[in-house]
Amino acid sequence: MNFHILTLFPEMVRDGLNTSIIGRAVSAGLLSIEAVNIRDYAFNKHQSVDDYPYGGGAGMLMQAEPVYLAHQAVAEKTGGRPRTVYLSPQGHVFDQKMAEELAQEEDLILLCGHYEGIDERVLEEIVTDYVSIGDYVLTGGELPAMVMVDAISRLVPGVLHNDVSAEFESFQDNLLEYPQYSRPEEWHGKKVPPVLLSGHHANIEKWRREQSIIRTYERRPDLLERCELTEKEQKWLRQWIEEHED
Ligand code: 9WO
Repeated sequence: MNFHILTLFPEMVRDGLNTSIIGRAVSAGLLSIEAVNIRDYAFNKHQSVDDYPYGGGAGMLMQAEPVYLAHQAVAEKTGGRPRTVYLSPQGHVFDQKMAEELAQEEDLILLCGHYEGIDERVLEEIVTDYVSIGDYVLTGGELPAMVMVDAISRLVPGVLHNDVSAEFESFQDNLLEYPQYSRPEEWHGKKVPPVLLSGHHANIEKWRREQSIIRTYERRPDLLERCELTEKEQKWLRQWIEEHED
């Protein structure tokens, strides 16, 4: 999968994504991450990319033409009309389902705004998806773009090549992950739950599933409404709640 990030701060994006698992996947040829400097497409005397907003108001806007030319340069290389995401608080909120859908694309263009935003006219021409990573305002779209690249990349086959494949993790089933423990068996007087030391795999699986359900009920009840518990599990949870309510 090929990510193309249009930004005024290409170094920020490159530096943030060349580490650890993502960096290794790029070296292995499973991913490519290209940071395109929008300023390279500012063909005016001072290579400026921003100007005052018509109608007045605070700050500066990114002008349409450099953004358009940077996008065209990428689209010419990829062919077709690649999905183009504008990172904005006005977008649909990014979640695991959206990550899975976008991971199916061969090319993905991520447009990062800065200052007070981008001239609306170029957004109308090139943007296919408006995406927010959450309800807060930042200084630019770069960090949200990096969040998306990370979440999508780990769903590309081969990127996580350990035995824990992405599909078995949290948010599958809309359940949170169960608690995990490593050595030592006792730490600060706290023991590892005995079932995990029993070697009884069926019991361990059952305990983990129950822990996931309890956690989701306690910490993210909003997710519980969207997850598919079996009749037996629903009954078990109702029982557990009854036994644990104060
Ligand atoms: C600032 C501003 C000031 C006066 C009038 C209107 C204004 N709009 C903005 C604004 O939205 N600035 C954005 C800053 C422009 C695009 C990049 N910026 C951004 C992206 N902030 N937060 C995000 C973002 C993206 C995705 N998910 C969460 C936050």
